[in-house]
Amino acid sequence: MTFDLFEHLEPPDVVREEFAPGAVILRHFVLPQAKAILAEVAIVVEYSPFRHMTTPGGYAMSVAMTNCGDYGWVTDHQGYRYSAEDPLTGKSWPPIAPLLYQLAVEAAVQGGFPDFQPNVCLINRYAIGAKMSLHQDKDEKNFDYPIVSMSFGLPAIFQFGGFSRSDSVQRCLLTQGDVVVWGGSSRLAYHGILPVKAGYHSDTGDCRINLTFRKVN
Ligand code: MD3
Ligand code: FE
Repeated sequence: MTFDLFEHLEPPDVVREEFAPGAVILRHFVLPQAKAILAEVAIVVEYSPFRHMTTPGGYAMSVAMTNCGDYGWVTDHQGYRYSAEDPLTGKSWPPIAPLLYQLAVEAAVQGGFPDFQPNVCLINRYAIGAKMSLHQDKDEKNFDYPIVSMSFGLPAIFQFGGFSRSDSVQRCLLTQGDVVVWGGSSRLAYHGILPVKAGYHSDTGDCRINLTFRKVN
């Protein structure tokens, strides 16, 4: 399968913003494919349902999660890690669909990372009021690889800080079809999502969906 088979946007329909050193926002990059991507998410969720995982400290996360790929990000009382087995089903995670993989790779190329071959896609579902507190993504082996994120459904305010939690943050709104490539010195920056505001989106209903593509080992 080649990317040419897909409808895709080019400038000026894709708006490229250098958000921070190493962080490139590609606004609307996957807008034409949004419904098809959400249909792939629905297939993953039939096999490995969304679930609210427990932090090592014993709190249920407000964000519901699942994964596809060779591994999945999980948390429980034992800690955060990538696991080849879905603890809910006892089976492997479903594969990353070719459409998702191809678009993540293409975004990484656009962001300056031609050698990104993700093996995990973490899928986050935010109901109204769900949030993700400031954190760093440090469970992957090699931080030279970027993380590619894709947002769908309800908009959310993303917070992006520095290398310590108390550093000041900048905020930006992520909406349906926005892709961000987080590489270089942005890779280990603190980031989070403010509580999602009430609303309705025709493709997702009352939630926000975020996909993050990662190379974890
Ligand atoms: C900046 N997800 O899953 S995506 C996460 O919208 C996560 O669900 C948020 O943070 C969400 O870990 C934010 C944007 C994002 C993802 C990974 C990053 C920004 C990042 C890693 C490093 C720096
Ligand atoms: Fe994160």
